Amino acid sequence: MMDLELLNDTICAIATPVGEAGIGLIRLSGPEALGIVRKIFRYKDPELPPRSHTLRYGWIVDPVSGELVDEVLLSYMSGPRTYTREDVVEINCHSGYAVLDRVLGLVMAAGARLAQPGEFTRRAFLSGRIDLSQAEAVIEMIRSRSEQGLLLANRHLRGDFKQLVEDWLEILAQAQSHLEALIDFSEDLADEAGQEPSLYESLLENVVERVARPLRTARNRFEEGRVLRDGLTFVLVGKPNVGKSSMLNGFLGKDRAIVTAAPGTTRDVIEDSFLLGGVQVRLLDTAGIRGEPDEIESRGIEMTIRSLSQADVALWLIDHSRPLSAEDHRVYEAIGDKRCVVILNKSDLPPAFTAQTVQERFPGLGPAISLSVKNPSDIDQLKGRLAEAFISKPVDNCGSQIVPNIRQKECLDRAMDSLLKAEELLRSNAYGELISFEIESARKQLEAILGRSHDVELLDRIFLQFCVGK
Ligand SMILES: Nc1nc2c(ncn2[C@@H]2O[C@H](COP(=O)(O)OP(=O)(O)OP(=O)(O)O)[C@@H](O)[C@H]2O)c(=O)[nH]1
Ligand SMILES: [Mg+2]
Repeated sequence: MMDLELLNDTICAIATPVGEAGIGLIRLSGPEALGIVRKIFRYKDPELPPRSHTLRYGWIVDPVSGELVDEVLLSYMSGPRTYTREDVVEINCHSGYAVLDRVLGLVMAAGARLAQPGEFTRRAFLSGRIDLSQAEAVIEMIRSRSEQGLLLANRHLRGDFKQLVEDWLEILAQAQSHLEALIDFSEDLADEAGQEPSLYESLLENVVERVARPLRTARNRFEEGRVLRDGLTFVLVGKPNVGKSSMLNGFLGKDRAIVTAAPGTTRDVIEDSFLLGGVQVRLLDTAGIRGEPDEIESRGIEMTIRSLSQADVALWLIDHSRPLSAEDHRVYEAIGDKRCVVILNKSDLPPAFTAQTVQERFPGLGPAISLSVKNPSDIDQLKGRLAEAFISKPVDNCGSQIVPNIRQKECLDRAMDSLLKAEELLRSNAYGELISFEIESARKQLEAILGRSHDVELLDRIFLQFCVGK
């Protein structure tokens, strides 16, 4: 791959999804952005000079044939008050594959290079307008599939994470400079380390209370963030005919799966999704697990087992109106130690056993919920309980919570390791050099979150997740 770090040529891309839509946007960034566009743009009022941060009306013209290609609005923004800090020009064309392709072709013929995925955002990062955690927030924002995920991404984009990490870095830098001073001083006196109990105490306070502790809190939000960002997967399991497909339909509020009175109706895995507490939930309906299935069914059961392994939570349905059987035990075994909610369905019919029996036969599971999936208000109640149990801490609008992504979490883990070592050393009055070394490694990890000591490979990995044009 080219070394994008060193390039300051002018790049271009189609910035909107290609297809039939109201408008399509072609974006250019770089020193020649305006110069290039002027070769193919005819202003309606040519006597007016181009002014930064304004829109102008005109036509894209093929400079070779003189043909009018599209009627457009042109926005010109001179750097550094732009997305990339370079000069940026955006051409608002009529959308449609042919038009956008044609205009992009003209822009390239006039001297712009087609951008790599994420290259606009990469330039924003390289020019220092945003740090790496903010660049990652742009991807998060684009990919966000739920309101909660969007809220998180917004917070990171605003720079909350950056601020937090910078605060920690500042405290650690101070701690380190105190230690360095002590090291110089004790060399003079040919002294042992740890002669400054009060200094070590205040270092402990700063390093542990003001950095290590909040750092751990942030790190532990990773799992929660994964749910908010990527959503959750629920799988409906149970023996045949217990009402799994009816429950899928109930959750979705539409007849998605076939429901019949005959056992063995569902044979494939049926998948759909709905929103729960602002989070996207993928719901899988599966073939019922039974003792002696025919061939098609046993394939379905294999798929059920596979779906179970993919899911975050199993919703286990038991028919409350029929006695428990060996098939229910097979389901229990298949669930294993997967997180599970037990649901006793068909509560409108007389029960064939007590909830107590379920607890005794199937130990290790939480209390069973009794309901009828045919009753919409039961479904609503169940949704509420699931949201409470699995999406317990919705991100609030005003808090300054941040939730790391996996890369950031790994940096936090490594910083945490070093800080724990530093803490131990401080408590055992070790040499200042040793402590300083650990603090230094923690700082390196925190700097990596912001992308201060970035390597090109890491940047490639991050920015190639973007679409072209962002
Ligand atoms: N009375 C009553 N019948 C229900 C209830 N829920 C489901 N049923 C009925 O039970 C039968 C089976 O329902 P399904 O939703 O197809 O069950 P399933 O678990 O998907 O069955 P398979 O796909 O065969 O494994 C149908 O006749 C439903 O109408 C309920 O709460 N009360
Ligand atoms: Mg079914």
